[in-house]
Amino acid sequence: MWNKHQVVEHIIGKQREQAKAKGKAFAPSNIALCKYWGKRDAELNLPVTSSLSVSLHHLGTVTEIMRATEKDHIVLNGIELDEHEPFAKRLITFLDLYRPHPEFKFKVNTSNNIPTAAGLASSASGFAAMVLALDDFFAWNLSLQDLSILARMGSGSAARSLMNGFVLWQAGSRSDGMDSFAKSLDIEWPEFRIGVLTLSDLEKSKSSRQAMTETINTSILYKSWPAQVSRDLDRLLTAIQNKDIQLCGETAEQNALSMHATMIASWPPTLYWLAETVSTLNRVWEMRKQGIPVYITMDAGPNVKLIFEKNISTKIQNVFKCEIIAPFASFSNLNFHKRER
Ligand code: 2P0
Repeated sequence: MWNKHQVVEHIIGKQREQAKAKGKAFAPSNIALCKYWGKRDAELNLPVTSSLSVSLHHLGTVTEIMRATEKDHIVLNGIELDEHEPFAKRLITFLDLYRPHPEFKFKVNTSNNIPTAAGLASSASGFAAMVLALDDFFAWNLSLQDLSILARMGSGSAARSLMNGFVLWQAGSRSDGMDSFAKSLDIEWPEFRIGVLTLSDLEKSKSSRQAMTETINTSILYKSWPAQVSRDLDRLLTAIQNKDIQLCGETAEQNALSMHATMIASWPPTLYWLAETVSTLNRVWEMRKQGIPVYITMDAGPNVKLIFEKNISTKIQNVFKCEIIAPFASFSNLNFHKRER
């Protein structure tokens, strides 16, 4: 079993000299259609199962990295954080893996255009942008596979935030995690839409990391989770290949609700839902009864994301106040492109 330092040593070796004055990168947030819920190794964030996501195009994190003197500086959305704040501590511990020597200090300027900690996976885009910015700063020029492995060690879901469109994170089986990384599915579905409803942007009551651990340790329902994922991944791959919104939406919705069922059945129980979450679910189910093909997914928070196709965008906007993301739109205004390495 490797620790994080051994993985970093294996991937970047001795290439730790500062090559540029500044490194900068954008990474998108992602929403899983088949969820990552549970780890087989907490040190390396190795998952119990594979997962499949779609990246949220321009919604995500921009991170700049420079060299600092004396101490690390972490600036989040324009505000310098105290180094003892949990978020700053988490980033500083991650940066420890990459210092050329212990006295080497970083200035990190990171900005999200999504609500932090509201179940919109900002840790995913945060650690992915951090790894991409480090790659730029130190001029490592790593493959997306290696960058995905490094991002995973910051936050599991970050492994999926290095690429656009549909992304599959293979769980892998090795104890060093070198086969646990994400890959683009390379399938375009231009009509595919995600509607992001922000019902609450309050900090969530329990981290997904803690909720996952409690679920694995105490929820008898979790025993059925790997079988659920295996079935759902097969269905989702077929649905995406065939651009079948009904199969895709029904599978993603059942997968998300099953994940929540496992955590509701844990002890202490985790219920991220608010009254607004439940009323949104009811409204979506009512729309489906009227023949409108809209589906939901949810992460570790109270917010709901809608899954549908472009042709019903107006109907969705008439009912919900939501931001509609077109994951396969072009990227003319962003410095983030599908990269071939
Ligand atoms: C996902 N979530 O697949 C699932 C669904 C939340 C619910 O990945 O402990 O912040 O850093 O590996 O990546 C959120 O968990 O957890 C997550 P860590 P992470 O998107």
